[in-house]
Amino acid sequence: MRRALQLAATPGVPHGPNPRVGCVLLADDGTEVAEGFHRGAGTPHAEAAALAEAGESARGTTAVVTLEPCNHTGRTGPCAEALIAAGIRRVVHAASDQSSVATGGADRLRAAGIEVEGGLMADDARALNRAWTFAVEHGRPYVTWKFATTLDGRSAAADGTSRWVSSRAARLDTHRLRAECDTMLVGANTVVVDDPELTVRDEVDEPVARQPLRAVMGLRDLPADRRVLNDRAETVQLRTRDPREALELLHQRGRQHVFLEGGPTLAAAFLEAGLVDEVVCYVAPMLLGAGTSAVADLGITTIAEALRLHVDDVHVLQGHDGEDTNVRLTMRR
Ligand code: AOF
Ligand code: ZN
Repeated sequence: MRRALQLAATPGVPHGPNPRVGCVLLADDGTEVAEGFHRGAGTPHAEAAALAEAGESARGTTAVVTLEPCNHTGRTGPCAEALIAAGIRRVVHAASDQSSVATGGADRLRAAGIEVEGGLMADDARALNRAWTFAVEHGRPYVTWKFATTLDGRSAAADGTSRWVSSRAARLDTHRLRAECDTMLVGANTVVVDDPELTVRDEVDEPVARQPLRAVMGLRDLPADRRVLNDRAETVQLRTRDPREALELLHQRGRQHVFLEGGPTLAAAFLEAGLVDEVVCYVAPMLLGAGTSAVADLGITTIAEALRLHVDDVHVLQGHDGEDTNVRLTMRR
């Protein structure tokens, strides 16, 4: 399963709309007969890739898969059927597939007399496809709120200037994270005032396979000269100020991972609605003492009501050539 997870996480495999999946076929003595992984929507599933590599030698083997084999004919045929037809003896999978289209693979396999065992290293498999799993289970996209702040929690100085709080290394790192999401979300005010482009740019070493959708929420009309309206990526306007409604509209478009980069007001609205699942914060070694708070009033007046997060990761972005060193904190609810 460790090998199958490694295969699933092969660099270059796109994040979404499909989960990343790996598969290894094992002979009775534990030796590997074949392996495969899913390379993104429209390509063969991991099991199909492994079966193709194995050919006739698939018969009697154990299939180790990071996700419960699917039971549907989508862009490709059902993996459960393919495993049965290939004469697989036993299937061991990690996470189960709760998606309405594909679910039921384990039952289908058992009905055909194949021994099925699920749950092995399931936490790792779920973490690998965190946004996909979340979207399937909660019926809305996973939301990562990203912001940059000074040491005293300011995102802009008193006169409104905010360039450059975070270092070049931190900005580059942000582009890498943007590339892992399928949707960038900001408020219409941010578009009017800051005019961001909201694309993944050249700072990222590898060519960008697919630009995230740019979503702008709010009732305000956007001036035609704004950068989000250029043709470097697709843009949609969500005519609502309600975070829940905005996520519902994005869910209807099959979006699974929203990267929230709006200002303090939009961040507060999502936090108050309980709709921030992950927080990525870049801290710069800088003090302002006054200015815009990174997040607007949450209506909290006493410490017992503080919105508490768990720190998942701390990463130091070392400064070079006179640039600041920044710290990236990744936190979850
Ligand atoms: C598997 N093995 O390698 C993957 C699975 O319509 P499709 O072909 O794009 O199928 C997408 C769905 O199939 C996806 O939402 C998920 O439920 C499942 N993905 N299943 O058995 C795989 N990638
Ligand atoms: Zn499949």
